[in-house]
Order: sequence, then C-alpha cells, then structure tokens
Amino acid sequence: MALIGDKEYFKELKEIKYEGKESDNPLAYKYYDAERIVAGKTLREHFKFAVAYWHSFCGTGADPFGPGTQIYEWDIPSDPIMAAKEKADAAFEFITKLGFDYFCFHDYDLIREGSSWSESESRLNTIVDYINQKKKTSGVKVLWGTANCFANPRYMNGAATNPDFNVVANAGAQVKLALDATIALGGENYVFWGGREGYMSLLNTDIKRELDHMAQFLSMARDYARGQGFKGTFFIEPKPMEPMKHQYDFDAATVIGFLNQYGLADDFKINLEFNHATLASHTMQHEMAVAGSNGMLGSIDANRGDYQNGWDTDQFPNNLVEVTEAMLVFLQYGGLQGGGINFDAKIRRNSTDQKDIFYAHIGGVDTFARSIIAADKIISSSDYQKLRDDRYHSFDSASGKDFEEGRLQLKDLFDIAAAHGEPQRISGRQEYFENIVNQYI
Ligand code: XLS
Ligand code: NI
Ligand code: NI
Repeated sequence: MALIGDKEYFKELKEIKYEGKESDNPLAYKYYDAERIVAGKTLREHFKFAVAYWHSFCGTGADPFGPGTQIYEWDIPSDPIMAAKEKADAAFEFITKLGFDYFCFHDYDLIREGSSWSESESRLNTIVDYINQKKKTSGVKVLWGTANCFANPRYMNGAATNPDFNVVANAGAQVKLALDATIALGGENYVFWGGREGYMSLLNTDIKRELDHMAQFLSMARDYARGQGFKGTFFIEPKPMEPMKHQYDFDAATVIGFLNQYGLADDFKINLEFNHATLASHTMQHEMAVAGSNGMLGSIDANRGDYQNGWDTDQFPNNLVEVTEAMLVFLQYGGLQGGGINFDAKIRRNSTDQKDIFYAHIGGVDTFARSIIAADKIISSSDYQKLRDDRYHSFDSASGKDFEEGRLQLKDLFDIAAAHGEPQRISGRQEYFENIVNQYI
C-alpha cells in the first residue's frame, strides 16, 4: 500500500533539539537531553514519552459552550480512509519532529467508526496496515492502545457495567477490535479507562452486579489478548468522576482492592493521571506512592488540573514542585512497570498557532526532565533519604524490630509502654523536608 506522501503539515517547524538551559530558542529542549543518564538510566529510557493521538490530532478545542477553534487540514477529507491516512501522516511528522519514541491511541482516534462492526473492523485493519508501514520507517512505537467506550451514545448507561447485556456485548466487540489493533501495531500495553463505568444515580444502580460484570469483562479481555499472544501489561486508569457522578475506578487504592478481590492483580497494573488524582482530592504523589507500594505503578498520563476550579482541564504539566515530588516517588519505586509518560493534555482553546502544540510538549518534557534531575539529586546528595529512614529508626532493633516481625503480643506493648513511660516528642520536620525539595529544583 502506498504512503500518501510528502505533504508537510507542520511547515513552520523543524526537529526539536536539546540546546541546554542557556538557550533562548523557544523551540528547543532546555533540560531534556534524551541520552543523559540519571539514576542509572537515560532520560529516554526512564520516561518513554508518548503523544496522545486524541488530544493532539483529534481534539479541536470544542467545549460545552462552543465549537472547536483549531482547524486540522488532515481531518477535512470526507472519505474516512483518506482522512485517517492524512492524520497518520501528520501524527508521525509531529511525533518525529518532537523526537518522541511513542504514541497512545483510542481505536476511533485512528479512523472514524463504521456503521457496522464489520465496517469498523475493515477500517481499523486498513489504517493499522498503513501505520505499521510508517512505524517501520520512523521507529515510532505504540506505548498503549485503548477503546473509546464512552463517546458513542449507546454507552450512555455504561459499557462493561451497562445494565443491558446487549450493550455489554457491543463493548466486548469494540474491545476485541481495539485489542486486535493494539496487538497488530505492536502495542506494549493496553489501557482501560472506565469513563462511563459508574453511575449517575445510585437509585437506579446495583453496584455489586455492575462490579461483578466489570470484573468478568476484564477477565474475558485479558484471556482473549493473551490467547492472541499479547505479552504486555493491562492498565486500569483511575478517575473518580466525570463524565459519571461516580466512577468505579475511583483512585489507586480502590482499583487495587478491586483487582485483588477479583484475581486480576497478576495481569493488571495502574495508569495514573495527575488531573484524575487531583479530582479524587489526592495529590499525584499520593496516588503514585499507593500504586508503587503495591508494585502496581505501571504508567503515567501527564497533565495538570486547575488548582482553583478543580476541573479535568488536562493542561500541560509545568508545576516543578508537584512534578519533582512525583519524581521522588517515581525513583523510590524504581520507575514505571512497562509504561511511560503519555501527555494526556491539550492546548487551550485559544491556543491557535501551529507552534502552540510544540511549545506545550516542550514545556511538559522539560518539566519532567528538570524534575527527575532534581529528585535524583535530592536522593543522592541531600540527607533527605536518611532523614526519612531515621523516622523509623526505632523499628530497626530491639522491641521495635520484634513488633515488625510479628514476635510481640498486645500485652507486650502494655508492658513496654509501662516500663518506658511517656515518649519523647520527635519533630516530623515537614518544613525542613519542603525546603530540601525547593533547594534542588
Ligand atoms: C479521560 C482519560 C482518557 C484516558 C484514555 O479523562 O484521561 O483520556 O486516558 O481513555
Ligand atoms: Ni483524563
Ligand atoms: Ni488519561
């Protein structure tokens, strides 16, 4: 099949290079030197940066109050195959110019949905073949694929958790095709984001049955993909709400409980998103620590919310303190298990220059690079780790150690407390810890 061609979409832009922090070039990386080694790996290996197909090549800036403001040349052809191929050309040009190795996609980001399952299947096959050729010549890879089981009106009451079995079957058909496409594209992971898996009203909802159905559905998807030879990891992406009033994959702790309860913990890990963490009234650092301490820190959707209104605004990350604290947790748990950093973020509706999408990714990338460099210095050059470990010093020997290792009874605690009397006050030194973080940024 012939590639469409030599049309250049981002004409004003050349390849983005690392120029160092003294550079004044707004179209260069100031901190992201892909081959720089930090904590034993190159930045390229640590991060596996990915472009989100939906935000960068599909989203046009529409909001509930008005239509899109960004016009994409590649989405104009009325023929769905032509439009999809042009979109893929634009996407690969963009990803390559940024110097990224990966992208992430939903099934119908790649090509418009057909009017029957067989039409959708044949469209997906066509675009997968086309993209596979582009992958070969560019070296760009798929970090993860997923199915958009939330936009089509048939999913208004849920997909895998819909009270109508016929809709569940349709969701199954869609996930089968999305898995096929992900596997055919060599996708390293597969994501489930349960956008409509939850409820608008508890009055009409049987939570227990819906959760059982969701677990059944995920097991079937896992078994199918494994049967097709898929070796990657499945990720659940928690989000507490929006579009539903309540979503079952509320946060990392809820998802871990669910995966353990239904015997899915061996195949599934977690894809955490900054803005979803803040919607759940957590910090991203909290979500990462919960996932990391359970061996489930799989992947990251990078963005940020609005600190005042709390919406899922999907802005590009630029908060150094927030991301540095997140990178501390990242390094403490040895990085991501199979995943990478996917920019699930969009430029603002009034960012209408072609360069804006480049500035956005450059800023996000540099925020992560600068933050992991700072986090590594905090761990290796400051007394941060020691101060943190010292707080637990009393468990390293004597009765504290006996307690940790299960050799004491409650009655022993009574005797120890009675013998030692009132404990000394030991400062938690929060402000001191906060100052260390700022010192290294
Ligand atoms: C929406 C989610 C979505 C997932 C992929 O809030 O972040 O974009 O990452 O379906
Ligand atoms: Ni999101
Ligand atoms: Ni996301």
